[in-house]
Amino acid sequence: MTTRTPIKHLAALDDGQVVVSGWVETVRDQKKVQFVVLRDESGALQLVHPRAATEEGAEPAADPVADSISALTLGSFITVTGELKHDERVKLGGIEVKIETLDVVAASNPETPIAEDSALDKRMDWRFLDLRRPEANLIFRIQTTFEHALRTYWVEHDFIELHTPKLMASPSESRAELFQVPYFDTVAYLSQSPQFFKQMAQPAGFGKIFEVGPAFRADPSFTSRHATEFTSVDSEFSWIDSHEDVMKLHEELMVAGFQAVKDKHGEEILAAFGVEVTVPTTPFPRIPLAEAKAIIAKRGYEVPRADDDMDPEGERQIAAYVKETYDHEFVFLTDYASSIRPFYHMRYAEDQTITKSYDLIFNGVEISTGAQREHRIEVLIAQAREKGLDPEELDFYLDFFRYGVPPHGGFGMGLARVLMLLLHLTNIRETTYLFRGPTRLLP
Ligand code: AMO
Repeated sequence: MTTRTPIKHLAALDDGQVVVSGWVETVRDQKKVQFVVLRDESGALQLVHPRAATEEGAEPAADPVADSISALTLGSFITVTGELKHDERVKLGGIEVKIETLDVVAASNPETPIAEDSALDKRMDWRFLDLRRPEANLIFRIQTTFEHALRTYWVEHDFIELHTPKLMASPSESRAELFQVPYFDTVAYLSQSPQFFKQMAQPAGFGKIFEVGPAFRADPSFTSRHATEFTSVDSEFSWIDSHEDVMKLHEELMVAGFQAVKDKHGEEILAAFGVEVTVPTTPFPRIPLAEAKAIIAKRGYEVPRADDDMDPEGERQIAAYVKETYDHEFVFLTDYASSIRPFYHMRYAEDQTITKSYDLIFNGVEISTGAQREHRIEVLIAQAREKGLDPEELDFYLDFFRYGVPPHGGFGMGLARVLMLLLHLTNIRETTYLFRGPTRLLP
């Protein structure tokens, strides 16, 4: 292996010989001097090659490096050895490398299929080229930092990491949005959520668990925030008194994640996206859904739904209210109506029409759902029946509650949505490595 130096480490080196590798971003092929901008995963660097001088009227001197540069196609991966020189006149970081040898390791086709202004869908067709943009690279470094911070929090608080199966014998959320796959002599369903199996860890005596893994929804919609496969960030833990305990964990996790992102990438995010990362203060505002609806009604927005749910515009409206009133980017909407929540949500003892549940809204969009779970088997069966579910089909799940189970709760959160809203982007396609939608299975 060549001992290449990542570009971002060059500035700290003294002038002298270096090896750099990356892809060709631009070439300026001038008469006297040639410039190449080389990019790798860490940054961009100016390479320079003064052409060999030719005496007036004489044959041009042989200059194989110049010939290689003239023949370079944009996007080709190359390795260069040369002299590093600090020179503050160089706009790109105040350094340049004078080329001694240039090796084209893998040439690119001359025509690049996408340009900076290509439509989103076209960029998705050529995602591996689209991802060469430094902002795209940054998104996934931010994701790494965010996930790492959450995981560190969980590990330090004695949570166990699980990987629950994604092939299931029954739906994990509802019959809607369900992918069915042939499975030997029967059919299987792709997991819509680790819901049942993260709950199973409670009667298993695990106490506190988390999972970051794929979830599948056969959602035919083409919104900017729905995918048919997404990464779900889940946690579930025992011995809670109510969903308040779940919200407490949730907000502490968000603070840990945002603090780490701000510390490590705050300046880059400001430069690339024009966004100042705000580490949220705790407690996040909490507003019962009915109250939230009254607040936005006063602002002139009536949620146009027949059921008791909120709609995306309502979420934006309440987020705007929270921003104005509390200067906060997050809000927990709590106490959703039982009629619109899954059978496994616990209801208030004193009012069966509302659940001990919440949605977390960030910059106007739902990023998460959480709740205390119903752990009393008779109540759970009654609630399943009320929702039109067949308790026999759910028997494997109901068994979890027949041999002792502590009160518990948890949440599920869409990772790509968090990143999208954090960076003020308008589409989760930008913050998903490879997006999957109703008409996208490639690449
Ligand atoms: P819910 O169905 O609300 O709850 O999903 C939780 C979070 O997952 C994300 N999400 C999606 N992201 C992208 N594309 C989709 N199609 C999609 N669907 C959902 C959202 C959403 O807030 N089992 C419960 C969670 C729990 O109670 O623990 C559940 O799945 O960010």
